[in-house]
Amino acid sequence: MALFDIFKKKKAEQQVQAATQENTPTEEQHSTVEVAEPTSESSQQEEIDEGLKKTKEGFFGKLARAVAGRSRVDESFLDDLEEVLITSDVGVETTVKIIDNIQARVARDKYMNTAELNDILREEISALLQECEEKQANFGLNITEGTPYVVMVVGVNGAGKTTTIGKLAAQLVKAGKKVYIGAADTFRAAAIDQLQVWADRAGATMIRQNMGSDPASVAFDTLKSAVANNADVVLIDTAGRLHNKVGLMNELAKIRNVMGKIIPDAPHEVMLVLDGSTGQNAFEQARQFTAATKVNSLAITKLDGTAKGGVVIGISDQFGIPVHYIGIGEGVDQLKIFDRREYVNALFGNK
Ligand SMILES: Nc1nc2c(ncn2[C@@H]2O[C@H](COP(=O)(O)OP(=O)(O)OP(=O)(O)O)[C@@H](O)[C@H]2O)c(=O)[nH]1
Ligand SMILES: [Mg+2]
Repeated sequence: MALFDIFKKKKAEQQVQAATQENTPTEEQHSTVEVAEPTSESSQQEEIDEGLKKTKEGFFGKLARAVAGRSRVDESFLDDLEEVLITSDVGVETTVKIIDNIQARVARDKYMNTAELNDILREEISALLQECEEKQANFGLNITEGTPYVVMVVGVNGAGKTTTIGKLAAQLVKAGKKVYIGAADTFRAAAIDQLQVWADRAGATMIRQNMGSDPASVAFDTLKSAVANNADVVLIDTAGRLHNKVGLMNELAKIRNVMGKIIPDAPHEVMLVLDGSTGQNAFEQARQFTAATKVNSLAITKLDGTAKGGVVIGISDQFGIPVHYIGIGEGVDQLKIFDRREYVNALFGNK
């Protein structure tokens, strides 16, 4: 690893640490928690473009250097393309898949010029992205009348769970839904207070107990209360778990089981929140969490300010789990329903 890379890695680690320590939003941060006006399709694309700007620049900067001075796609070019994809955090398995597919096309069509490559890459990447089918209605949640739709949110420290819940709650309340939030991260008092701020701003009801109480008991209370009050959605926050701690993972199972006692098919969604700016680390977290609990949706945060947005492609493909939301900033309206058309548009330009 080059010295520069080591420096970069260290800096990224420090940033993650700082983000984890600053979990209580300051007054200034609170003022950004406001409900945004609905965005039109074009401004939505502009926001996604802006959020993924660094990823696009990183990816195409490397691609341009690989293409420079070449006119056709041949074996040596494919080697370079492979490197571009891997260093753009697409992940090895997915990169190999993309390269194999392009290789097969080159073999079939005999001659492929580099100018055609953009369109081909765009098609290949689009085909690998999984997305949730539910779209704009109810901010992307498959809510049915009569039973609260329960989302349990999991992920390591600092990934963006609480923030994502806050943003989701605000959007859902804006869509006219009654939202209950369960503060099942009982490890730190600050975590409960941070969530309370988001819940209050969003206009959601939060169910809490004291710090140190049993997270499963908080989840139980939240569902009971949500059912009694005809809530539409329940969002359960959980503590950031180190993915190598078996005990903590078992606790997730306990929270799940207890919820099933009140609403038999709850949780309807187990959403794994991954910090996109951690690149390969996010793959490792996805591996650990999917092995420990049944994850059926992903939220990938902090794609703004990172060139590592290629993780969306690899994680979505490798784990076969749809990306439900992406986070492109700290503001309440900067959580977006993932749309693969918008994502590839942001990388390759509108089509
Ligand atoms: N730039 C940016 N920052 C984000 C995004 N999502 C979350 N953050 C920030 O990331 C930091 C950590 O977010 P939290 O929501 O507290 O993370 P958490 O997973 O709940 O962390 P623990 O409670 O420690 O497990 C906060 O400073 C957030 O403002 C995003 O999409 N973009
Ligand atoms: Mg939290």
